Amino acid sequence: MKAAVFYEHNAPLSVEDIQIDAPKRTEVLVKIAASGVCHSDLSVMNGSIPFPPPPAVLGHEGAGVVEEVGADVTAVKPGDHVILSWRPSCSRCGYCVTGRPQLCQTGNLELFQGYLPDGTSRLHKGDTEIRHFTGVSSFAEYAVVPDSGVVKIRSDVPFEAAALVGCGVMTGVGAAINTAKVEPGTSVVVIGCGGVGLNTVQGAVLAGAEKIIAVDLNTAKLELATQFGATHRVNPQDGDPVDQVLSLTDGLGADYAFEVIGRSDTAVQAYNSIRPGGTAVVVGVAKPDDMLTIPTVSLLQEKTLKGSIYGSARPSVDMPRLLDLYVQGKLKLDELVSRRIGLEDINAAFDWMERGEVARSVIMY
Ligand code: PAD
Ligand code: ZN
Repeated sequence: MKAAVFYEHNAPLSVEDIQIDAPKRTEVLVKIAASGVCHSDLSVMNGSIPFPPPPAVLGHEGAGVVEEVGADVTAVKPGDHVILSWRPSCSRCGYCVTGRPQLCQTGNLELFQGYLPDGTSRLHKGDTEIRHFTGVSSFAEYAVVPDSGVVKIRSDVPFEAAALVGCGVMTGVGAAINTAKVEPGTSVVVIGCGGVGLNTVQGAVLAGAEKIIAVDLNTAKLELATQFGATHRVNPQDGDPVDQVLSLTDGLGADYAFEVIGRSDTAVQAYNSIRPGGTAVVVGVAKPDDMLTIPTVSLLQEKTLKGSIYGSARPSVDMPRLLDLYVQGKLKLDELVSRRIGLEDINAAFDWMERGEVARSVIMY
């Protein structure tokens, strides 16, 4: 099959033929139909997100059709349309049974090592083993994934829309609705309005926020954020972004702020943008050595600073719901797709992302 292989940091991916093995008993072979290109893929390529030595096939925002299932798989069958989840979970541990599968630790070590939960890979080129990424690896025509990493979906939605739900939409909308539980009539700040942040904006709209302040250095992204429901725009190039937010929120700050870039300075901006009793949520993935500093005493204002992984997703519940909202016209997915490309154009997609030209590029297989 064709795949875009990550061989070296800070170098283009190589589109070439590799081999994929059959699924084991609890695994599923999926024919990928669409894959979004997320900033987290770029962060692995440039070393900002640590990953074991390549080669590996990246891509974690995919959707497709089940081709083959292992002997013990009951959740899906060949022909089912699925979204791939990059947080497979065990459904038995304390986190899973209390509704927080995004924190399930089962198979985590293996996934971080670039393997499937059983600690092995199904990808290789001749004798050379190739690592998986988050148990998804959607920058390839096919993927073998754990059965807890597929979510069966309705078959009447376009694959590119479904693929985006697999990371950016779930992460962004979920941060607002699941993690922060934004309440109707409140004020929300979203710092960073790219493929994920735009979804936090529309998550805040769905939750009924009254004031949604979009913060981005890129005026085109601020324009998009307005289309997604932001009521105010702040460009840090026009002055200190926190001062601008405070002047839009009675001098006190917003009820909620989201950092959706992956930097400590903007995470501190998010924290400083909330009012006493407010909640700041870090969604962006910062480098491991990027530390943030806040005045300890400010926490006595009952401010909350927390993180959000995968929008605190319960994939099998939340992803079909998001697609239902899309079909009802309440969730914008088509508008997120800036460019549809072939796998061979994948390196251009990272250039466009770095230049801020796209919300999302989507590879169509
Ligand atoms: P993106 O590149 O599409 O968007 C980033 C946006 O931030 C762009 O619009 C930039 O213009 C803007 N920006 C950059 N620097 C600044 C700044 N200093 N001030 C204001 N705006 C700025 O990325 P994305 O939306 O695909 O991903 C965003 C982050 O979310 C990234 O760190 C990614 O790794 C992370 C992520 N987290 C999870 C999770 O589970 N927490 C999941 C998926 C992605
Ligand atoms: Zn992602």
